[in-house]
Amino acid sequence: MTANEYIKVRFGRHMDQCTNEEIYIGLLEYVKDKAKDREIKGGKKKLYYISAEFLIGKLLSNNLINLGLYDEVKAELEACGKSLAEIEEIEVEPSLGNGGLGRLAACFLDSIATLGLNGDGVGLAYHMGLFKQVFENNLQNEVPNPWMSEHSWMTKTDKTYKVDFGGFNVQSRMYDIDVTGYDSVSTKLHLFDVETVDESIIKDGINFDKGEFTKNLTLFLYPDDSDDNGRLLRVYQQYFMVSNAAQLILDEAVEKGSNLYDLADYAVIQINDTHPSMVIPELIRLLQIRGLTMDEAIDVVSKCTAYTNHTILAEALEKWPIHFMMKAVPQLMPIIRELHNRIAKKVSDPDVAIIKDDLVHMAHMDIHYGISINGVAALHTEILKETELNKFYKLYPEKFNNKTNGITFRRWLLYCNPELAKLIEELIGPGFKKDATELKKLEQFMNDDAVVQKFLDVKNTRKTVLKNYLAKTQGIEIDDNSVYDIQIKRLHEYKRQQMNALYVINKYFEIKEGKKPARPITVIFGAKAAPAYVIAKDIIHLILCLQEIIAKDPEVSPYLKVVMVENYNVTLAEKLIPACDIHEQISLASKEASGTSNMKFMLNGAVAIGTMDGANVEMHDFVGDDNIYIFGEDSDTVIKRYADASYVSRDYYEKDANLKKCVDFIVSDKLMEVGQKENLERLYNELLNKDWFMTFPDFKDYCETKEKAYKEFENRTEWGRKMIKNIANAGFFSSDRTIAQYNEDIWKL
Ligand code: F58
Repeated sequence: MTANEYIKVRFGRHMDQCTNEEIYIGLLEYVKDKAKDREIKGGKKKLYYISAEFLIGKLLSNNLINLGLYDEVKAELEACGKSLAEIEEIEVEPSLGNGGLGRLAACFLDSIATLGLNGDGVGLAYHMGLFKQVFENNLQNEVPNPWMSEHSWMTKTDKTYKVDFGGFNVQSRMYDIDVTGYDSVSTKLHLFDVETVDESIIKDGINFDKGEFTKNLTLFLYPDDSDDNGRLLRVYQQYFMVSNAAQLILDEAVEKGSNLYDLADYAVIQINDTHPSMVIPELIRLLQIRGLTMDEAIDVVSKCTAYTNHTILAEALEKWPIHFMMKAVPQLMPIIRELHNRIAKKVSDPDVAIIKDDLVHMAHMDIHYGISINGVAALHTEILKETELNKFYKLYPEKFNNKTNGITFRRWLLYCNPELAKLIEELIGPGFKKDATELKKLEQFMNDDAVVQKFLDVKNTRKTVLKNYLAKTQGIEIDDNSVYDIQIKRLHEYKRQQMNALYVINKYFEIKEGKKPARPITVIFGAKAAPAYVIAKDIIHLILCLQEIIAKDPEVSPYLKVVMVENYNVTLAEKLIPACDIHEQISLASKEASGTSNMKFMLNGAVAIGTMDGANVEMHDFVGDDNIYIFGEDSDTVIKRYADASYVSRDYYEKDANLKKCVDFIVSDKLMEVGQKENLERLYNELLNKDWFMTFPDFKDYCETKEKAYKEFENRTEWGRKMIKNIANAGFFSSDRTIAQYNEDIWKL
């Protein structure tokens, strides 16, 4: 049955007689039906990818592509005067993640299904995704971001579980989202919810009563954790997630014939960061209830879980106070103490203890009682082994392994950049869609100027698409003849958006002094700051103030434009990435575990300016010095500098007159005209007296390297070659490769 026929049966009318809403609902149900037909049939061992975040983005087009229906449906729509793009606008993006970690989980699900692996995702059905960002008076405001509706990708199942908390219990319900593999099977994303959640307790932006757990349990993705009640709610959420997961895992194993002693033959659990770590003691607890002794249960569970680390930032390695655990999940504490005691008997070093200073160290539990621990890029894994987790590495060298991140090429090339996908297919055939390493064949065209011109043409097309999209959706005008220089990621000091902002100030002064760039520059930012992260919000304020004063300055605005897009999300990323010329990957070396936007940009023919950090290092290995702009201090230097506490930002400020001038501008009268004194002064003082992520030592090199990139951009043909080199070498960064490695080394499905 075609989509048109389906819609006719559903609404009793031909597509061209239906409203866009009806067509959307019809297509959604059509896709769900088709996905069901391809459900994977069993397999003994199953992967459970447990994650607090799945940043799946809109699903309609993605599913149509994966089901092989995209062209057909697009044509059917066009035949009755509709476009898929307008139908897609009706879909609300489910923003069930903060950033890279959540988006990675979504890419992984796509690859698991595409490779036909028996694996499901397990997470929470947050009623509100990550807050919607609204700018007012050059400041970020947060408002609720609901996404659930009557017609949704989630299907209500009849699976319910009882989850006990200290003093009360709740009944959960499982909802399923189909995960369609590309030309392959469908698997599931299971999201758990409780029926007692009450959206009416949201007051004034994204505030709500954090104490009413039955009403707020799945209300928000990561509620503000700046106060104790917020942090406690996170413990409740995490336990709710893993208790459901554990019950599901045991049920499914038993259904397939497990006697529970052999659970590891039926289930392997990937713990995505430490948020799902309580699955270990919860499984042990449930196995005891089902008749195993503590010894036996620990032994069984120790063969089932693997942990992925996504950061070396200490604040993200979760440690929960014992009194929180006693309040929320008292039934787990005796088990956690037992797990702790067993390790303490063998290893006396308190640095590897599970309980220390009345805190439960979640990552420590994962490492002692799991089969694998992996970092997400080669450099990151080395840093974990050599420094952050060195003591664990010495205990269990065989458990440590690297799995460099990847992205799904279905969403991040075939869907978001059909013009580029078409050109690639004309040149090397369709094989790259299933085997991304085939992109390497593009290198043979690097010296063919006519082909190079085609890549430049596609880029120009996409730049115009972005220009029109921003005009329509955000009321922002940009010049598609300018160079698009883009930094999109969570707002965090270690990612150093503030350094990019200082560069903008530097350029502003240069233009004022008569040094005009060869071509206008458009610097685009997209980022949300965690609601309680004060300095991150100050950095957004600075960028928005710069946007305003530059736009209002007739001397500068013809040559420089700053754009901070509002409410950066997956949908916007899909428009920004294909259009980008230069992408910013400028984290302080050693701090970005991997990065994944770097891979998406590379695949879409943008050239990076970046530090030797995360996966940039591997990208550099692939493309060589001439096709990526590397600058700044390396991770060894940075790590040493932290170790000897020798960094004094003010010294750099005093010695470098240009840097001083740019930093001082933050608190100049000019900025105060449009900005808030309190925010700008706080940021200025932070940089001058702390600059914890060391922007000042890298600033000069950063400015010089950007000048070099802009200059080389003017040699269009040479630039086109760089683009091709990047695309041709992006194959390694397919999440199909990453998932194949997880399966081969860890899951063994
Ligand atoms: C990111 N982590 C890493 N965390 O920063 C990035 O380098 C890596 O590429 C990516 O994971 C995938 O491995 C990340 O996104 C979060 O969003 C945290 C979630 C919990 C609250 C604090 C942020």
